[in-house]
Amino acid sequence: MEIKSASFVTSMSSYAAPGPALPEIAVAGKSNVGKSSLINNFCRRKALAKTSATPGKTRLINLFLLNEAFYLVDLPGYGFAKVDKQEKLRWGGMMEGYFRETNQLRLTLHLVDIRHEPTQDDVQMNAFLRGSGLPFLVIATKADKISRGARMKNLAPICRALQVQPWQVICYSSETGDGRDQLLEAIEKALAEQAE
Ligand SMILES: Nc1nc2c(ncn2[C@@H]2O[C@H](COP(=O)(O)OP(=O)(O)O)[C@@H](O)[C@H]2O)c(=O)[nH]1
Ligand SMILES: [Mg+2]
Repeated sequence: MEIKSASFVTSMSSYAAPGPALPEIAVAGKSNVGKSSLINNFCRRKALAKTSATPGKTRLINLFLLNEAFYLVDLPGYGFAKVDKQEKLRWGGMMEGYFRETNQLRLTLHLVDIRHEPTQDDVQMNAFLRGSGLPFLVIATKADKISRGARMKNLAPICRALQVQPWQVICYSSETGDGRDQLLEAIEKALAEQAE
C-alpha cells in the first residue's frame, strides 16, 4: 500500500459517523505524544494535521480521508496536566462516545513516547482497549530522540506497562519517517482482515 491521497474531512466535538462509511484507524495517546506529527508524516504531508509544541490543543476528533478508502481518526489527547475535572469528564465522554458509536474501527494506534515510562493514563487507555477487545498497536513515538542502540532498553518499561512484546511495538519517528513502512503494512493488514 502507498498513500496516494490524504485530505482533512472534518473536526467534531462528538463523533458522528461520516459519509461515506469507510474503515477507520484511530490514533490515541497523550497530548504532545506526536499524534498529529505521525499523521502528517504517514500521509507525507507537512501540515495536514495541526501540530503544536503546546500540549492540549486537539480537543476535537479530527477525521482524515486516505486513498478515498479509509479514515484516520485523530482522537483528543489525554493526560494534559492543566485540565480540570470538568475537562477530564468531557474528554472521557468524547472518547467513550467515539468507541461506542463507531462501527468502522479496524485498529487503534496507541502512541506512547519512547523516552518515557507509560503514565497511569497510558495504562488506563491500554486497559480500555484490551478490555473492550479492540485491536490495537503500540507505537513508540519520537524514536529519533534516542539512539538505535537504546531502543530495546527504552521499550522494556513500555512493554511491561502495556503488556506487549517488543516485536509488537513499532518505533516511529515523524522526523525521519522511521517506522512508516511497518505502519503501512500493519494498517494494510488491518484493513484487509476485516474485508474478508
Ligand atoms: N523529534 C521529534 N519530535 C516530534 C516527533 N513527533 C512529534 N514531535 C514534536 O512533539 C510535539 C508535539 O507533537 P504533536 O504531533 O502536535 O502531538 P499531539 O498532541 O499528540 O498531536 C511537536 O513539537 C512535534 O514537533 C518525532 O517523531 N520526533
Ligand atoms: Mg494533535
